[in-house]
Amino acid sequence: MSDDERSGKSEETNKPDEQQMGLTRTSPAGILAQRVGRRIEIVTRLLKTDPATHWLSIRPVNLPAGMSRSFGGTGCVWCPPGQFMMGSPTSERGRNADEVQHEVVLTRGFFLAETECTQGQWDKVMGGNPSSFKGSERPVEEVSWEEAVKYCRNLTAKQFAEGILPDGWEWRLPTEAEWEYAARAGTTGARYGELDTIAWHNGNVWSQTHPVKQKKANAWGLYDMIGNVWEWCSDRYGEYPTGSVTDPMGPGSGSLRVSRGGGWCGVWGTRSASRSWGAPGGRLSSLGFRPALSSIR
Ligand SMILES: [Ca+2]
Repeated sequence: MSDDERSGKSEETNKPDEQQMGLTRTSPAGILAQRVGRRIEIVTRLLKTDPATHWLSIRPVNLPAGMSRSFGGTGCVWCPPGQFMMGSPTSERGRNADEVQHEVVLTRGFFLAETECTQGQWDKVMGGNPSSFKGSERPVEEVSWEEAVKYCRNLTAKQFAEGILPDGWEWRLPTEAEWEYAARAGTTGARYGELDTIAWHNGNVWSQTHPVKQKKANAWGLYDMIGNVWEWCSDRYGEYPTGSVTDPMGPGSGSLRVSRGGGWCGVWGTRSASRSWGAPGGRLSSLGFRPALSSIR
């Protein structure tokens, strides 16, 4: 008889390690070990995937303004639900008649890209580069409203397939009200800062676009909302309402689409309230866009 046989250990040496340690599947210690192992497995899986995806799945409704997140290389800031005065007071210098002030209530928060869509971002989703002024960090321009909408749809499909976006979230153009609400970031003046410190316009740039994120951001961390390129919004162009409105999406009919913020080609549009418009198939070297990300309405 061997020493092991004499000591009664021969059967124990053939059992799995956890049984040797007294951790049978039904023992309290064994159950605890399984639970701990399961939690380690879950945490490991979460750490291997994009945390922004899991964060989106909790539906962020009460987050602070300006909280930043990146989704597949598109940096964004959170714009929470809120209320603001859209349009400009009659005393604002350079004001146009279509900027009638009215209260807007936005009941749903959304992410807005911190920069205009760059040529590099466009190329990864659409392939190619239609811009007049080349540079991967410059805003894409010479894109129509229709092409900007297609970019948003393609980006949604791409990031959903990659597991970056959960079901129920989509990239889209911001509404005109969302754009102005985000541009103001709580400010009520003509601009969210001194013009030359926040914007590329024809007084400080030689007839061309400039790489994004070079000028000072607004209070929520959004760059070049004013200046560089005008930005397509989802709305049709039309007269504003005169009373308070909730979650406005623009007129239900009309052939022109809105763009906002002014660009390198002029100073006149470089205000938070200024509006421009164009045919949805039109393209300009001073016109681009920035996408918004939200849960599907
Ligand atoms: Ca801009």
